[in-house]
Amino acid sequence: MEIDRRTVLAAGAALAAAPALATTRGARRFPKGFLWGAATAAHQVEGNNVNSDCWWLENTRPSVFAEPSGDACNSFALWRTDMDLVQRMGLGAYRFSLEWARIEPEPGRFSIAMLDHYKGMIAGCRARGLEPFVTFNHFTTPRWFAARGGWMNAQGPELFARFCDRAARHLADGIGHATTLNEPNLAGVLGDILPAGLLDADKAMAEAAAKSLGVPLFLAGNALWVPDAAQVKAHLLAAHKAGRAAIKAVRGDLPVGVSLAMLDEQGGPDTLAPAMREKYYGDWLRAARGDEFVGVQNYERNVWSATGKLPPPANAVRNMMGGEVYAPSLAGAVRHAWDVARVPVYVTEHGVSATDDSVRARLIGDALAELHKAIGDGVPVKGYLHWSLLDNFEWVFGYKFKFGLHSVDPVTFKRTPKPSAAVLGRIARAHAV
Ligand code: IFM
Repeated sequence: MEIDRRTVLAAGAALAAAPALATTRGARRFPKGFLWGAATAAHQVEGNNVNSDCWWLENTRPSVFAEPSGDACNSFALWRTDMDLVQRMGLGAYRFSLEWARIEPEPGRFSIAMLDHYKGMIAGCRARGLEPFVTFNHFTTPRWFAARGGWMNAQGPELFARFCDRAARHLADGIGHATTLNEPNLAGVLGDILPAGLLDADKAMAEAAAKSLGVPLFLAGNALWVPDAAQVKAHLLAAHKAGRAAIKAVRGDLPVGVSLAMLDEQGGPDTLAPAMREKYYGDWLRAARGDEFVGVQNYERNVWSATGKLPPPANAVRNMMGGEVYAPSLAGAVRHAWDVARVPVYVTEHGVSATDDSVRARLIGDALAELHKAIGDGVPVKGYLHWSLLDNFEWVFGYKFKFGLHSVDPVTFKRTPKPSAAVLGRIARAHAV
């Protein structure tokens, strides 16, 4: 067949109009440099975090914790094994957190040994070709910080900045990306999503802890109940700003952001969706405008009518917590983050609590296909870090909910890959979905 000039020109025009990321074979390739990773957080995997607020509450009576964290996944000792798993999957990044309660177990007393521990982890990432994506604070604070009122304390931001400064001076050199706080936008709004009664029980636990320590208020970093939501939010916003400034003062070229819990709030202008977006994310996404990136952490969607939240469709696949598994929610949340913050986005968490791993395996591919479309539409998404590398301690719910790409034996701590780990690994290696 003869190909004339017009045909060649028409083919060229069609190619130019095609989504920038498509390839001739139809594979949806991700942009060059897109980062693939898996995530954990110190308290949820390390074990024996005895100086933390959470440890105290887990062992207080009454306690809302289904069980204490105990040894967790013993990752404080087994972090090399964890990083080997990430490397073996073919990923390029590991997100983990520094444990403030270990580094500053008493106010103003910093442990060089503990700072060295995290320095070893950062070097361990680098040695395996993994980018260390480091969260400076993933919910838990030192017990002494909570006993001073936690994020209700007006000095909280300054105390956090002091910790960030000290940690950054020891560690910033090797870090790839840093986030200050994890999901601070949840503080004070958890009553909207958690089972009724849990907040009251959380308050009773906080009161018991305050009594046992002889202080007026014991407020943990991930408290469900807070005495004054507006005050806690103001202090957390200030803590992000001050923590970021402290880190940047040490290493100006280090990209620093904040990770936000974001549901895909669906509904038109006549529904409650716009108001809910503003309530849950507005101030935080605007705060992120001054950052190098924003971290989006998505697990579900909310569908709003003019009067309230609609129930999931009858045939919806459910996660272990009863919520709907809905793959496009990740891209929806990411698009909203970009619309408001206008800074590059990293998915710093995404996943599902499921004992049936095929749910996770399917979700990963389906959600990434939608994320790829968002990138094609011009949303600058720079990476995807799955929550979680391991089945781990899911806060007040204990070890029941399984988010891991690997299961962990509670006695031997042996990690076993699930099929979903291979699914994510295949996508990461192909750099395409
Ligand atoms: O386990 C948590 C994590 O600590 C913060 N983001 C949500 C995860 C799953 O609930």
